[in-house]
Amino acid sequence: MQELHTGDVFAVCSAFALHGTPVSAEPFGNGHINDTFRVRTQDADGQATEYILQRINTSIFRDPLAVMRNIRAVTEHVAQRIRARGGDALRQTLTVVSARDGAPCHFDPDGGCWRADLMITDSVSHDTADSPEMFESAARTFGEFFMDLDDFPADQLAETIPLFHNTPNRLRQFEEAVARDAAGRAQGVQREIADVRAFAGETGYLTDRLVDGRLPLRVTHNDTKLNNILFDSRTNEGLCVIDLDTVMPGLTAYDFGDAIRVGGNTADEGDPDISHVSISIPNFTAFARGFLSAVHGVITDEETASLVMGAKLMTWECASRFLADYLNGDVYFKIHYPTQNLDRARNQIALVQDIDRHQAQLEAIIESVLREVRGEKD
Ligand code: ADP
Ligand code: GN1
Ligand code: MG
Repeated sequence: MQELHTGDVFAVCSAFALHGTPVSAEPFGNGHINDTFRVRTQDADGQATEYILQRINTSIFRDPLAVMRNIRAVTEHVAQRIRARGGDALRQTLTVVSARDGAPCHFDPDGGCWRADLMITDSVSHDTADSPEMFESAARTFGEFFMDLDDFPADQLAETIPLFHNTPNRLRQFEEAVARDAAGRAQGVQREIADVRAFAGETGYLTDRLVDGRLPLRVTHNDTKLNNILFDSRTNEGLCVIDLDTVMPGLTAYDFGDAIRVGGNTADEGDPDISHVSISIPNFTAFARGFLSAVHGVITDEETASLVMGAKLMTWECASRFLADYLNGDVYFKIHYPTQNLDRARNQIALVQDIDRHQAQLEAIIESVLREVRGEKD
């Protein structure tokens, strides 16, 4: 993908029904996938409006129109639910701004696919959880989003990335990357390869239970890392779930697990010093409390029992994906320095190992929090 300049972004803006004329455009946020810009416009009266413009990564999302159809359907559904409980749908969910021709996205002359959303102002995203209270608030927001989609017809959603959280398939892709060794890096990371392989025997835990019907397929977000939620900068409470590219049928354990993978880590996912990495018991407990208080009325006992394995497998999955991408020559995740994917993989390996060490304790916490949110606590 070619590098983008302000002028290119301004040119793209003209394809959308924005209010006013663009006056500034700057790269925004810390996403690993899309190219994100904050655009400010001004109308004839000098009134400013802010938008988020994103070039969708079409080498990852092969069918961007299907992604946008999913997002439109999901945001309209969630907005209805928010309005029904008296909330502010313009702040609590994304609002897609159509292209002038009415399409949900715009193709530039180079084939790039762009979308525009209203910028949710007075909000902030965080890469790490500063406190258990903040992470509990994030959990309630993710839990509410999950509940808002509880009655969404899953068969209306396209699978935007096939087999996204299928961990046996992730293991196969990892082994292919090792065997191909496209960037000639495998020799230098034998230790990490062995660390990823150490969990191979557990990768079927969730998919086996999905196949035999013990775990139900639901509509899930599938990318619940902390910076995919906006917090209200005035109240510091969780406000809006964003980055809806991967909303599709999935398992509750994926959303719980991926959130723990990030906000339950005592280090930033990108921290190269793995001595900082461990599972934070206070953050894990806080997330469990916030999430289960929102969803305990609908999820089954088998789902509750799968949450810790979700945290373990989502962390393992990212370890395998980061290491595979390093072996493939950094073709998937955005990097800012040459060994960044290796550092990310080492970080996630350290975390999955620590989750593994604490598995029984984490499972006991889930049991205890469940009793608490059901009002059964002594
Ligand atoms: P990626 O798929 O690359 O992670 P995201 O959709 O998560 O892209 O956007 C990247 C970042 O941009 C987010 O983490 C958030 O900080 C910011 N962001 C995205 N959409 C909005 C929005 N509508 N309002 C405010 N900030 C946003
Ligand atoms: C990507 O898009 P972003 O940065 O929120 C990735 C997730 C990974 C995550 C790791 C579509 O999330 O699956 O868990 O990076 N998104 C996609 O940080 O692959
Ligand atoms: Mg994101």
